[in-house]
Amino acid sequence: MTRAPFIVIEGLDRSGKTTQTSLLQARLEREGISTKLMKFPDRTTTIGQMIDSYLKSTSELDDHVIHLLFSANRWEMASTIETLLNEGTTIICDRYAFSGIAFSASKVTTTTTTPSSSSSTDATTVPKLPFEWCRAPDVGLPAPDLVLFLDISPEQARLRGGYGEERYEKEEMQARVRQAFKRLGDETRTSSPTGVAASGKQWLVVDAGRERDEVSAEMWSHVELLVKGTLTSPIGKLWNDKIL
Ligand code: DGP
Repeated sequence: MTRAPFIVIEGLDRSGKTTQTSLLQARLEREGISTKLMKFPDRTTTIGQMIDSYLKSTSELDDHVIHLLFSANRWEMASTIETLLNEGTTIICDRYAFSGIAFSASKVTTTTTTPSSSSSTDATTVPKLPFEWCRAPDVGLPAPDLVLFLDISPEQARLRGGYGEERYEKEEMQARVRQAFKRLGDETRTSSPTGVAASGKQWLVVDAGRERDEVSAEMWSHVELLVKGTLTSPIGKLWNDKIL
């Protein structure tokens, strides 16, 4: 039995992810490939509306609670993802569980101390949520066959459009998020030195600091291989190897 591939696009805020995801969808449609574009958070559901108001700072939620809501928002779509893939519809997904870990694990508490011998202050940051705690609720979600990570420095990202509209759009936060994404990418490559794991899972870094068309051409070169090939492996389960 064959099925369609599940392709996730990840990146920092302002990496051009949403534009590139739409360009990719348009290209797939021009090639006659049945495609569904998904986006997380999906702000249209009841859970998604709670996330939306949190991101716009019109509501406050405990860090654990919002993390679990983001995850629940993905689980709401898990069976639809599986059905579509098995029916032969390629899924292009703007953000997924990798954002879930990268953003939540990058929240920190900052404490400042002034050493008695000095007039300057020292700042110490401590993560609010452990990395593995952040991973746990997303274990078992449908695993993507390919993750394209659009990489851009937080400085370049800020120059593009300016941060400030939503909760996480601050340069120090984005720098930590980038490190967390790097850790997730390295982990995927370590579990499979060729970058391709048993489930077909693959993480590729795309330099998103270049011109729009250069980025989309590179993305297409990776996606084309997958969509024009034949996938016979069953849909993987994300991070099932992490369950003790
Ligand atoms: P976007 O709609 O792609 O601009 O994403 C909204 C913001 O939410 C963005 O700053 C990234 C962040 N985000 C996306 N998914 C998650 C998640 O699962 N957990 C957390 N904490 N943040 C997320």
